[in-house]
Amino acid sequence: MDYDTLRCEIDQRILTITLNRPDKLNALTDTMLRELDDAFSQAEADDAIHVIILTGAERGFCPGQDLVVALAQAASGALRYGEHLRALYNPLILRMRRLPKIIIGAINGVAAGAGMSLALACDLRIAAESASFMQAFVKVGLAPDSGSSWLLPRLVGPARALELMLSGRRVSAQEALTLGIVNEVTPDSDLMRRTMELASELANGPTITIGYIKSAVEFALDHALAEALDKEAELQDLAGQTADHIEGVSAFLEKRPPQFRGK
Ligand code: LHQ
Repeated sequence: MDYDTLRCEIDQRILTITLNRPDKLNALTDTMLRELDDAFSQAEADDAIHVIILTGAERGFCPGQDLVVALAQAASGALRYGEHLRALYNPLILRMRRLPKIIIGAINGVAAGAGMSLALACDLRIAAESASFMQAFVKVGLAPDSGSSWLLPRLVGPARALELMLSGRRVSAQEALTLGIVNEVTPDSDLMRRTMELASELANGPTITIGYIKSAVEFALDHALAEALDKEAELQDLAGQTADHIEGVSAFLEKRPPQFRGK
């Protein structure tokens, strides 16, 4: 995985993708969006990758679409925002939500606009103490896009989501924890150690079933109880046929820690 705007490293079945345009706080360009989609697609296909971490280089996580590039493209008539979203952002967000592996956002700095959407599209978020979140769209006269209008209300409820979207104000990591936007907050210097620790626990878990857990929650969020019960039965059928299920039960009966293999 060799990219212009991303750094990718694989260590012990964990892929770390680092958004890498630090001079612009890692603002999103067409190239970066295509490369991100490609990196997630390769991670999905590669059985040796169990967990993915998404983070930003240096002091920013991601401040959203590169506004300089977008304005120049729009002024020259080369860019209609709707087309741009449909072509590049929407497939990426759907890929992240459908990917049967856990994506942990290691939020190292400011996540604004579509950069906040990217953070919200991760399954779990650990934020550094100095990180922050902004629904910045309104500040530049735009409405939330790239999944924010769907993802944020589900995390914080519609009234709080609207308040954040209407004000565009900057939310600290501590407030994000209280609101339920992030799972935990760490000292800045401990962010990657703690994220790797969590990723490692997940990478050594029953990873096929972990994919089913992700998809069960995703499914339940926009289906009725009867349909969610049916989905649970379908997924449990599949989980029940994994070698990791047999190993988990054997380990329990033999009073030893399980050795899951992701099979
Ligand atoms: C940036 C950006 C940026 C370019 C910082 N672009 N350079 C829209 C259109 C089309 C379709 C798709 O979807 C979207 C949705 C969007 O994502 S719209 C973008 C929404 N985001 C924003 O409006 C955030 C704009 N950025 C900011 O408000 C600030 O930069 C924040 C609050 C994020 C950080 O502030 P500071 O820590 O004070 O850093 P800074 O402003 O000094 O930024 C550092 C550099 O990064 C600076 O460049 P320079 O060359 O002057 O050093 C900024 O211009 C650049 N930068 N965000 N989105």
